[in-house]
Amino acid sequence: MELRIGVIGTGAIGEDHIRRLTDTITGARVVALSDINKENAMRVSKKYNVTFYETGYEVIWSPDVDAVVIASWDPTHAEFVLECIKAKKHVLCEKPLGTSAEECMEIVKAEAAGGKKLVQVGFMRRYDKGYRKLKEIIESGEIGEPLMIHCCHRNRVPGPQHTTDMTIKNSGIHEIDILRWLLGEDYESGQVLMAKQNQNALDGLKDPQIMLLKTKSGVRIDAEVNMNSHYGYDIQCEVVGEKGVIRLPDPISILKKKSGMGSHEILADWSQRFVEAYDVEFQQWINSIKESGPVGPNAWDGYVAAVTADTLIKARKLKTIEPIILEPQPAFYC
Ligand code: NAD
Ligand code: ISE
Repeated sequence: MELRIGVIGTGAIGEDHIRRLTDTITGARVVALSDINKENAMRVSKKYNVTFYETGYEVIWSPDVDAVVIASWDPTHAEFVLECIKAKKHVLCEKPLGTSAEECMEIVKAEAAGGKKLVQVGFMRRYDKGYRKLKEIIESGEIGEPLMIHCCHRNRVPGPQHTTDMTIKNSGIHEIDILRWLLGEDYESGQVLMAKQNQNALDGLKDPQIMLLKTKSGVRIDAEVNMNSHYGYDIQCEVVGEKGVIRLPDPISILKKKSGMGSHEILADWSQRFVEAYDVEFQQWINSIKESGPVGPNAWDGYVAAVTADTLIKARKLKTIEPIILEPQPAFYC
């Protein structure tokens, strides 16, 4: 049976997900889309022969739609996810699940009350081959206990709406989720340091920032989140263990030697860097909801990431180290 998918938000990643669901993923077909930018949505609707709906709510409640992908702006996510839960439809919501811990907790409570797992969050790095290999090695015990993690998340340039808080809750949230998943443990506290200001950053954007996290077992993490690298999209992660060090590989790229110089390409953005991860994420999501239900990052993971991001933003504003405090985890997610 082919799952009929509705997509809310047909901007950069929304259109890419429609392409992916149409050309790459098997067992699903996009039948509905919506975007407040009607002109662009109509273009995408024609390109992929998908019905346009005036609102995301109409997509969610359409009897022609079995499951929903949310790829609209961050502040719209929570309301659409809650509506999917009301409509009892599976939903893959791009990260972040919500723009605050409170919004995410509302989702957690609504999903648990409904008694069925419906929500998956688009933390696609969990499907990246490199991160999966790091996790496998950590879990094998080969490098002993992890002691520290050094990472960086460099964007070439930010979008025009990007704010200082979004560096943590829109970009750095990937590190927050992937490192918790890699280590299999929650955070104890967090702090944010500001580097020397990049004068090329858009007016008012404080950039770059360094997120410092300490896990419950004492692992120390430093993560540079840089929105203006200017040279390209660059994701690094090095885990220092008791007996060895492991590092996330760069994407495969040809070394060119020419005119007395050696060089290789650096990718421009997430759509190229994580293309395989998104494909695997979507194929597994489609397969899982046809079988026993979603198995990827869930609403609780979205909530934990939001609490951590909120706490880091508070710590940055107060220039303090803040404890990261979670509500008790409902048995539904254990
Ligand atoms: P974008 O601005 O290119 O696209 C977002 C689209 O949502 C726009 O076309 C906008 O008109 C539309 N929109 C806003 N409010 C809407 C509403 N109420 N109903 C319908 N459409 C609405 O942004 P983007 O880069 O495509 O990001 C979209 C989302 O995907 C964001 O939440 C972002 O955090 C997430 N994202 C995730 C990744 C990842 O690596 N997982 C990468 C990029 C973006
Ligand atoms: C974007 O929304 C993403 O999720 C990308 O993966 C991330 O690298 C980028 O910084 C975000 O703005």
